[in-house]
Amino acid sequence: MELYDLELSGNCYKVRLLAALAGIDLTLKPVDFLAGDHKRSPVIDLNPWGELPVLVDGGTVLRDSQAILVYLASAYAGHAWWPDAPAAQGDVMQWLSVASNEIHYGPNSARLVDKFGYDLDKATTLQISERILGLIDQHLQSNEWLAMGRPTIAECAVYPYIAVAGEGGIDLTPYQNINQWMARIKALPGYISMPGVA
Ligand SMILES: N[C@@H](CCC(=O)N[C@@H](CS)C(=O)NCC(=O)O)C(=O)O
Repeated sequence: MELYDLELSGNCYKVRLLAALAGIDLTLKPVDFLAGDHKRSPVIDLNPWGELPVLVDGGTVLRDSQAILVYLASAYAGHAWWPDAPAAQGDVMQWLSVASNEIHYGPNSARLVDKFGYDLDKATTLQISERILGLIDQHLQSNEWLAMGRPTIAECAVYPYIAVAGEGGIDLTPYQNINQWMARIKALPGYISMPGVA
């Protein structure tokens, strides 16, 4: 199974993190992003969006980090990381949506501006970040984990761009519960980091 990968991408890190935590074997295929290889064959043939990550597992080809997390956890990790009960799936899914919405437009986009020079409205990214970090911190005040009372793919989806938020000029010091949650994630067996994680 191959992951078309970029080391500095939080979206790719979500997949690498689940694979490491759940003991799933992945062959990384590093893509030269600066050279634009994600817009050329073979990546563009696998994902017309021209985005990473892309997972290839035999005949299964998937784009989008959240979708890949669901697939990998379902196919290779039993129900530990992606539960099978409908209400539990809904619980986890709420957080996958947060990852592709508020976290994407907040901390991820703030980092795109500061680290990669993207032309986005930095003030808006910070406003979105403040709101979502506040909500997550509040949730974690009475919950050790985002969903199900245990680590799930919700952690793999939401943690990466919070962990590198400092690269977008976001100070996580005020978010005590988030800091404790990040420490719990770092202590999980098999945990791996990525460049920029505080
Ligand atoms: N929704 C996608 C977003 C993927 C994405 O935006 N990937 C970035 C790297 S982190 C990318 O490849 N961007 C290429 C581009 O925007 O041209 C996911 O969650 O995987």
